[in-house]
This record gives sequence, C-alpha cells and structure tokens, in this order.
Amino acid sequence: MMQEQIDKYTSEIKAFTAAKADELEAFRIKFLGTKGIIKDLFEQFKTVGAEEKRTFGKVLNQFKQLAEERYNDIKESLGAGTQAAKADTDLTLPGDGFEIGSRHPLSLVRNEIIDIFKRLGFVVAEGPEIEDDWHNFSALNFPEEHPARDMQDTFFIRKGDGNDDIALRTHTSSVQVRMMENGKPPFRAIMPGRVYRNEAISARAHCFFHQVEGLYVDENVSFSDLKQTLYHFVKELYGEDFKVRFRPSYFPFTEPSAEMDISCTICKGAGCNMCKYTGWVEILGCGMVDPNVLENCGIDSKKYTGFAFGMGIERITNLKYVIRDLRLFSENDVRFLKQFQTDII
Ligand code: 2U9
Repeated sequence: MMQEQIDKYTSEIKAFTAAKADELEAFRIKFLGTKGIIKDLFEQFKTVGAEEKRTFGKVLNQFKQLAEERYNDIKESLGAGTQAAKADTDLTLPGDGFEIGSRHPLSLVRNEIIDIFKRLGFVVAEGPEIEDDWHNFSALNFPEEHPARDMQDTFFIRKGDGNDDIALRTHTSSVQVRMMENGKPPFRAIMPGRVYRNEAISARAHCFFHQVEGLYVDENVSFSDLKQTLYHFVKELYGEDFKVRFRPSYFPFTEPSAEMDISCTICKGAGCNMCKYTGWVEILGCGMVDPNVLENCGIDSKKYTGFAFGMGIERITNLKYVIRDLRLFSENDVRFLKQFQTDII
C-alpha cells in the first residue's frame, strides 16, 4: 500500500515543473507541508511491523530527499529567472522624469520688475505686513476721514483710539516711510510685497494682492525724471511696440499725481475686451512725493524732491499672460501653474 503510493508520487515529483513561485509553493504544501503527503507517510510508517520498517525506512527517506531536492532545484531556477529578467532591463533607457516645480507667474513678473529697476540703480526694500496707522495712513497724508481708513476697506487687527490702530497694510508705501524715517537722502528703492484690502473675492478683486512700489528722493528730482524712468521701465517690460500716455490723477501722498496707460498689449490699441475697447490699459500710478509726506518722514522738503510710483503685480501679469480671473493666482491649481516657466533650478 505504502509502496504503491510512493511509486505514484515519485513519478509526479520527477515530472513536476513550475513557472511561477505560487505553483512551487503549492508543491511544497502538498508534499513537504506540516499536513502534507510525506508527513502522512511517516505517520503510516509508525504503524508497520518491524520487518517492513527496515525496508520502508530507507525508501521513505529517499522519497523525502527526492521531494526536497526537486523543491530546491525549482526554487533556484525560478530565482535565477528573476535575476535574468533584471539583467534584461535596458540600462540605456531614459530614467523616469523628475518633475520639478515651476515659478509662480506673480514671482516671475515680480522678479522681472525688480531686475529692470536694479539695472537703474534701485535697491530692494521690504517691511512688515502688519502696520500701524502712522506708517500706513497718517505719514502718507491720508486725511482722518479718508474712506481707506474705514473698516470696510481695511482689515484692522486692533481698532483702538487715536494712532495705535493696527492693520494689515493696504499698500507697501509704509516701507518707503520707514526707509525715509531711518535714513538720509538720496533714496532710490523699490518695495515689492503683499498687501491686503477688505474686498469680496471675485474674478476682478481679491482680499490680498501684490505690489511693487518705488521711491526716488534726491536734490533736483523732477517730473521729467519720473516720466523717463517709467517710460524706460515699460519699454523693458513689454518691448518697444506700444504707446504711452500719462493722465492726471490724485493720491494723498503725491502732488502732482498721474496714472500711466500703455496701448493695449493684447490688441495693440485696436480695441478688445481686455482694454474695454478703449485701446488703452492702465498699468501704474505715480507722482511727485507730497512735501508734507517728506516732512512727516523727517526729510527737508525745501532741499529734496522725489517721485514715487506703485503698480499691482497681478495687473501687469494679467496683461502679459492674458489671465482674466484673479482667483487663479491663489488657488494653486497645478494645471494653471505648470503652464509657466519650468526650467528653474
Ligand atoms: C511714499 C510716498 C509716495 C506710491 C504710489 C501709487 C502712486 C499708485 C496704486 C497702483 C495700483 C496702488 O496697486 S495699486 O492699487 N499705486 O497709484 N503709489 S504713487 O507713492 C508713495 C509711496 C510712499 C512715502
């Protein structure tokens, strides 16, 4: 009976092959497992008589050895197969792409603006985003009843009495104030940074945006210096192919004040919905620093004059890349962001 079983299983073991590890594992469980055939045969072996034990002991051990050898041989060949598969990999194939990020369009444009002014000798200055009333409003000649001082327009952090109001800055002009308070003319600097306004978020307005402002204070600085500097700036930014116009305007901190338009960068002045069919787009505000502001900052307004300007980086970026919804800048949708320059290190 045992001999019959051994003969049958011997030919099965000799014929066994496995292409995959799970087939080999099934073989191991069947023959060599704790509830397998060999274990069962050894159990039966305990019950046979002394005479049979002598013959079957040897046969059974040879059978067990055969199963183990077959198992080990196949295990080795399967392992070698995996190695061979590895060796077959074409090592000259290009590796998986390493995706690096891209610069945010606002950073690209801010850096471009900074570079243009740096070439004219301007330095970059920064200051706090949380400001007091003096640096954000009073020093800049904002009258007490000016609407920007209202909570509807400004995010106040602490609305107290008098001059101790603390707010999120509404423009980077406070950086110029600090610079003049703490230094001596000449000043030639640009101030990039984030500013806050208490606005409902929509395609055309946001509760924060980014500015670059500039200040040039020295003896004999004139309105023609302002015009020539800003004209040079827009030529560097948008190329030669456009017209410029200055329109009179009003800001509490400059006198006279102006706004600068360029012929629409999209339709080249023919009229489109980006320029509301006027052919012109406003790109910045500017003016001669009001003598009151110079005096507020400790600068002698009889000896020194200066010009200042301010622009929204979102606006400049919208015109450059034809972006029509401000919310795209802060949603961090990679489908939007990855369209911009990627070759940065
Ligand atoms: C000091 C004196 C003068 C900064 C200026 C503007 C004109 C201006 C706006 C452009 C679009 C703000 O981002 S915006 O909404 N800015 O039009 N800014 S002159 O003048 C200063 C600043 C500081 C001490």
